[in-house]
Amino acid sequence: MANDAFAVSDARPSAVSNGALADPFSPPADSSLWRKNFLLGAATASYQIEGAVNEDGRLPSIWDTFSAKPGKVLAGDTGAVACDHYHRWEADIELLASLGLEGYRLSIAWPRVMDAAGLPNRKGLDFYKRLLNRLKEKGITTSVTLYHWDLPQHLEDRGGWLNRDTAYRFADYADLMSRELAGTVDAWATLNEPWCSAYLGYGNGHHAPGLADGRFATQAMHHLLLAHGLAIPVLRANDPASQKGIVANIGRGTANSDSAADQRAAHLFEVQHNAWILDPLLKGAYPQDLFELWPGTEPLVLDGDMQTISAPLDFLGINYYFRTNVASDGAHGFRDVPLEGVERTQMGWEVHPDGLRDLLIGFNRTYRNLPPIYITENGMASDDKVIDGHVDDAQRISFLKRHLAAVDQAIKAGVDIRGYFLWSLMDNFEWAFGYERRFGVVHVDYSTQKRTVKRSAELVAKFLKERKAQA
Ligand code: IFM
Repeated sequence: MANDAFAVSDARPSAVSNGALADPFSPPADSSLWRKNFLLGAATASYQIEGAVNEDGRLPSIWDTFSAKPGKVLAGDTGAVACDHYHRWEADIELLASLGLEGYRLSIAWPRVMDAAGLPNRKGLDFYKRLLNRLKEKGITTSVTLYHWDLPQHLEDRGGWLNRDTAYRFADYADLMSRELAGTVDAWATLNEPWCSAYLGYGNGHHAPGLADGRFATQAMHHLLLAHGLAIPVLRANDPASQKGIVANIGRGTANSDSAADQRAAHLFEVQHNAWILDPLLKGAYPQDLFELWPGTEPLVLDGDMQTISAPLDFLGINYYFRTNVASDGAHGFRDVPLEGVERTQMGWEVHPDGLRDLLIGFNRTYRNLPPIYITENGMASDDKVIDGHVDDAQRISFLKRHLAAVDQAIKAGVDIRGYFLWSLMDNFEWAFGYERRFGVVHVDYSTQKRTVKRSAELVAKFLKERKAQA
């Protein structure tokens, strides 16, 4: 399974460009982003910010286990402390509100709220109740993801996402959370980025639980999507007023040449990155091309599963970061061909806003039932430093401006996009890359836990203030 962008290496990306100048951030006057009902917020995820992994009855997750294994995470980092958000949540919400951000996308740590017998852990639940109530008091729209990769380890010990039963345990968890938190959540997302959970977690082993087998990836994906499909009616029954959806990370694949083989390679790249998830959700079937790319990996699907998976959604969350240039691998697949001389981020990912626009417009053509879209993550990592109390993250400012312009172009081309969440509110534990890669619009000094608002966040706040002041 070839997809190199997530391979962990100590080597710094060779073509990082910080040459982009600090443009003023606010969009042009004709941009749809000036519409007051276009939600602008920021996102985080439980394991990446909370820390407190052994507190108040939280159980171990697969990321505690994985990050403790030597060589799995850069510099041996773990989420044990992270941004210490579990203790600093009040100040973090104050910060979010002070920036004028209108929405906050967070995730719940499953191992914090349920014990191994499926019974509620009151202390963990109370944390999220306090957090969500405070957000509501501040008038902030709340978007809650149930699963952002921190599977309880006791479920992994019974096969994790390879075990069909995990999908039913997820529905129980969704039931508990939506009964407990109904009324404080504006939008529920079942899963964050099932592609990463299945492909990186079970297909190539770059993420927890670290298994590497193509058949595992497709079976894990099927159970993840089944979990999503089982949870949707539960969420609808318990919390009818909220929106229900799922979040997918999408990837743009472009062909290295005009040759038919390279064009096919680019098509297959997008099949495994996008159609693998979106086709079952929106068409009720897996794309057959997927099994030409990965022969012999068809998952076990039981009667009725595809109907469960393709239940109607209120929204689709889209996470977008970069494009991948590919060529034919000479057989039935593709290989990455990194382009020279292009702008890249600290991750080595190419900055390519047109990819977001083109994918959104393409999905709108392909899926007649495409639900309203929220861009639930977009942003970039840079090696930000605090100098004299300030962080001048010029490349991020330019990155965000260009991606928001791409969103505006997609809206003008007819795609129903309702909002955009910055990834991320603050620097945090970037999975296999640990704390080195900084995605936040707020800088975190991990030795003191001091937060410093970066220039990008100041400019977003300025735009939001201007927009609010408009008649
Ligand atoms: O940090 C991650 C996030 O958890 C999921 N989407 C991509 C981000 C950047 O890699």
